[in-house]
Amino acid sequence: MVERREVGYSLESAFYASQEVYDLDMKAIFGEHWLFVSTEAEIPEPGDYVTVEIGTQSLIIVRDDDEEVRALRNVCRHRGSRLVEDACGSVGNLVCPYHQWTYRTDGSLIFAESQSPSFDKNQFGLKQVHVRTVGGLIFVCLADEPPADFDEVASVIEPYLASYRLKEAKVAHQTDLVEEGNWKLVMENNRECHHCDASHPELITSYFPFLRYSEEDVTPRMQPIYERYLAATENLDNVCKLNGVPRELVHELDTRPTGFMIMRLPLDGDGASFGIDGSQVCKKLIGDVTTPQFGDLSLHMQPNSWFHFLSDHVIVFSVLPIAPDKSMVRTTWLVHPDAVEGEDYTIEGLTSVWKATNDQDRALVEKAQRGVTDPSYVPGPYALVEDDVESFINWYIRRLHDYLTPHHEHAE
Ligand code: 3BY
Ligand code: FES
Ligand code: FE
Repeated sequence: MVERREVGYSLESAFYASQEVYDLDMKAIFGEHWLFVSTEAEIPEPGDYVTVEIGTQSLIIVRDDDEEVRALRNVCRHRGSRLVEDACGSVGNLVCPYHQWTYRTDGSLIFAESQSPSFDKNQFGLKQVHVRTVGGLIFVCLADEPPADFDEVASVIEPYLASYRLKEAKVAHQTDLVEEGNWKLVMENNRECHHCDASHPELITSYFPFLRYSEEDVTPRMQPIYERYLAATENLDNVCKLNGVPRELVHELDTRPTGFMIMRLPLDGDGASFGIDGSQVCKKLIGDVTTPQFGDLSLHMQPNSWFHFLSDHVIVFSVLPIAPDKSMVRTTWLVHPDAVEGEDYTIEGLTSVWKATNDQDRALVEKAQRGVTDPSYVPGPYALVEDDVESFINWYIRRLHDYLTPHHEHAE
């Protein structure tokens, strides 16, 4: 299936439905690559943690007593019990509920009752996985040897993210949306705006639906919107120059193991944020941002995330597979640490457009899942404006190809 995949066409059905491909995805993609899982703002204090489920693997992302972010396996080293069940919380130490083995937040074992005198606690710390933070975003990699290009990617992205000071931000809201669709359909849907005009009435009052469009792709109906887009682009150029922030598009979605794209987009209407007609949704601007008209810094990362950085808030999205036909989209809204709910923002005002957008996307993904599992489905051709979908699939197919080639050594 990997070898016969036709460039420019959607994948054949089994990629979206079979347990075998899902299991392979969990190994070759989710087991090998850097995954976006959380933000530093979710665990501001020592002992704060969130749990993340990646297929059957559970991690505790915790800030240890030295304020370092750790990613610990949520598996007791005594007889394997899950340590922590809650989605988030705060602990002094991690105490196993089964026989009370006790670990520090750095994973080291400090208490185990009734072991033989020769028992060496140092040999039984919690297993750790690779973890990296970039501008307040937390990434983990389950592989023994993570892709080596992450540092390079981080150094490109970091200057774009600096203004937002996400590390100090406040989490205003988070939603977990379960979608009845394969994780790749969720990602494919995110990688194009071909569906935006017809499906996202609230979003397109601020978001120009021209992702990967060139002039020829603009329909007569969209011409006036395109004119506004061109004017807004020029304004944003000036704002970026004045504020000395990076403006260039970096498009490396399928040219490296840690594929990504970062770009700054102008917004329609007021040009400030994702409120209706581009209006601000939080009175207090985030980080060091000096003007509401700061555009939308948009970051797409393979395999499982996308991000929008606005002048007044940041929204981050991570996709975690649950089953071949089921995925979770976790969305987190962040604001300035001093922004006060009820005064500077309301949850409804901050989140309503993207809650609607996520739900519209969920419905599209679920329709696609039902269609691609119909026996009559055959792969169809991507539109020109869907070339980031092609990039995602191209990246995915190459990863599977590399993983499956005989000389590739990997742990079972
Ligand atoms: O969130 C995004 O970045 C994608 C891209 C365009 C449509 N969708 C909203
Ligand atoms: Fe954790 Fe026994 S399984 S203490
Ligand atoms: Fe969408």
